[in-house]
Amino acid sequence: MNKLSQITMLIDPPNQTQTRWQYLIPSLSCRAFAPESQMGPLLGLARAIRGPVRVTYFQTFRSYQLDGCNQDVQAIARSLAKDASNVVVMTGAGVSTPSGIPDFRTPGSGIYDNLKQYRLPYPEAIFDISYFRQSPDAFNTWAKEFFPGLRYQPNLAHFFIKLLHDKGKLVRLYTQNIDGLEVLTGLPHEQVVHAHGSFTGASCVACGRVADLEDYKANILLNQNPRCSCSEKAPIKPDIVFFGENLPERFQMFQEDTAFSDFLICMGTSLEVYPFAGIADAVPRKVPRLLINRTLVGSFGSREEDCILLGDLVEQVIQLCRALGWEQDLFDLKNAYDKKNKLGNKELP
Ligand code: CNA
Repeated sequence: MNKLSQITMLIDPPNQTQTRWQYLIPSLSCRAFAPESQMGPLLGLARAIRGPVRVTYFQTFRSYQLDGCNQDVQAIARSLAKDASNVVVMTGAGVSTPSGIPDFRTPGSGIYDNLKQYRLPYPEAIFDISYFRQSPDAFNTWAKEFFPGLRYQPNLAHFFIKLLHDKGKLVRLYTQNIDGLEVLTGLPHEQVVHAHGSFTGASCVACGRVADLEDYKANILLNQNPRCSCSEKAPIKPDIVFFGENLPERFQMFQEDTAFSDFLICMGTSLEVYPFAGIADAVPRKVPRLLINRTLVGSFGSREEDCILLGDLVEQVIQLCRALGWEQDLFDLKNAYDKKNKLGNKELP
């Protein structure tokens, strides 16, 4: 059993004025919230319970204001068109909600609000390695529904990223998503970093033996929990990064990519999972950062050059593309994909 407890800092979404720390102790299926002032004693407690503690994701947070941020889509488009040729994009589950895949935190449809279906002790347990070792059912149920390439199609937000690539502006897409929808748009693999891994392989969580991907997939689709034939009969897990696991080496490219970037776009993420969320803060302060999301997240609003388009992602992307003069290109990309895959065409609104 993994002796390390993992401590993850998350923000309490309803009250972003106060920094609160969430302690995940996966092997005990336990989590605790505490204000910053109580962090020391809680760390001590976690250590006492589980021995050594590894603090994996760690950052202080303040809430920032929209006032003073550039929210003018025309001005944002001008800056993107004129000054940006090395754009770093970072995405989260919100980019795929318009495709029908639930995120964690959207009220009503998010996994947070549907714990009963997955019978989870806490929402992150679905992607938690310790929990998965003991109880793979919840993740496997999710995987059956959302296995890449089966039921769900990329939406206009994904095609916007492909368009940035086609226009020669995209340096790299860093995504937390494991649904593979961004790759279905035709974005070259080298342009994408799947920071939390992907379904391109699978292996045993105990002995590490690589499993046959087709067998793995067939078992998942038949509601069977794939297990290894090793002595532990441990569950087989796809090559996605669970809480408590290291990110792929390619993730480190963000340091160089952000250092030489001249624009950052962050879409559909609550920026609560580290180290991924740190990409937003890694770009130099003079680099404009554009957040397209339903809510204000992370440190957006704290820098002079920050730009914010709040609201529905697809609507905001269409507006931005219209302001850029790219709207027809965006729909052409989507329609060409739909035609190839025999789906209904999308009309310009
Ligand atoms: P999250 O914490 O659920 O945040 C999603 C964010 O997107 C929230 O701020 C929402 O307000 C916003 N959002 C959702 N839908 C829209 C929309 N239509 N328009 C505008 N904003 C919207 O998800 P994160 O990605 O930040 O959390 C990180 C976890 C979730 C990662 O480790 C993922 O692997 C994991 N996850 C991935 C998927 C997927 O691959 N599609 C699905 C569910 C969870």
